[in-house]
Amino acid sequence: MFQRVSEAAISKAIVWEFSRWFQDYLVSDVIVVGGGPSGLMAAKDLAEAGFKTLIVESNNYIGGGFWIGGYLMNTLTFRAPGEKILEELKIPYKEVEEGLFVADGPNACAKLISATCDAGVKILNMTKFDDVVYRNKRVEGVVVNWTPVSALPRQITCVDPISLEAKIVIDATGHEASVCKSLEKRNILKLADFGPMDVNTSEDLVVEHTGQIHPGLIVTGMAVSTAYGIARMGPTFGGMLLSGKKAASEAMKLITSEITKETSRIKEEVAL
Ligand code: 48F
Repeated sequence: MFQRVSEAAISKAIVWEFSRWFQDYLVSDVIVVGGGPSGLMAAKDLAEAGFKTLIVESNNYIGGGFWIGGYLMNTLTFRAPGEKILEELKIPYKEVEEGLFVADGPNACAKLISATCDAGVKILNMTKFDDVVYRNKRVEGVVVNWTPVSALPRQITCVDPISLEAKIVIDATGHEASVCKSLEKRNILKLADFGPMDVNTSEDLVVEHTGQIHPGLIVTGMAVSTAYGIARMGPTFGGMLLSGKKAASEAMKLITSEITKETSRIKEEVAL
């Protein structure tokens, strides 16, 4: 029934294709650290706009907290205007009271992942962010290693990480805010910590504060609440999707303004 191929041909196909695209993405326009709802949304919008975008995700599975609502129940909630993004992603939803919507976690998460991949985002799963590449007082990339390396005792895993470069890095690591914390431990950034639950203030503030927190670094999703001391919001996800969208548009503005500056610099040089 199936085409006959050798075992070695299968191994060669994996090594060939992975090395081909991985080499291409050693330098990207944007690296998104964390493949939860905010990171996926940001990456999808960036790739759709033509930006070369890579997601680095420490788990084998992508989606972060978007598979499950609260208390291991896989119904997600969204407050208006979050349902507009559900429509954009073709995720079915129901209104349970005015402005409060529910959707099925596995369906919503699978559709967001699928839209992200279709947009052209590349994903490095089982890859853990370890540190930033920091030059000229700005974040210019990430240092990563295979997730299993950090899970094993140090004496049997003395494996150096590798670096990936990008014009912009987005911290979408959720409450961990891992990328921001790598700057905090060098006293480059001062973070707050997220506050107790209050959905009505938290969701708006997370979107409001989404943006560049340090040159080259944008923060999105629940990492924003850790960075700025905003209340936690629990299992409601419209803010995550809107924050991801804002992170993408901020990254586009920053990259475009750098290109404009560089073009005028070259024009001035040529004119001299
Ligand atoms: O936690 P997560 O879903 O973050 P988010 O996009 O959304 C938060 C909501 O799920 C929910 C909430 C509000 O509705 O309270 O919690 O802000 O996804 C974060 C992703 O980052 C990955 C982690 O495995 C998850 O998939 N991650 C965390 N640390 C690292 C990482 C790291 N050091 N390297 C790579 N990935």
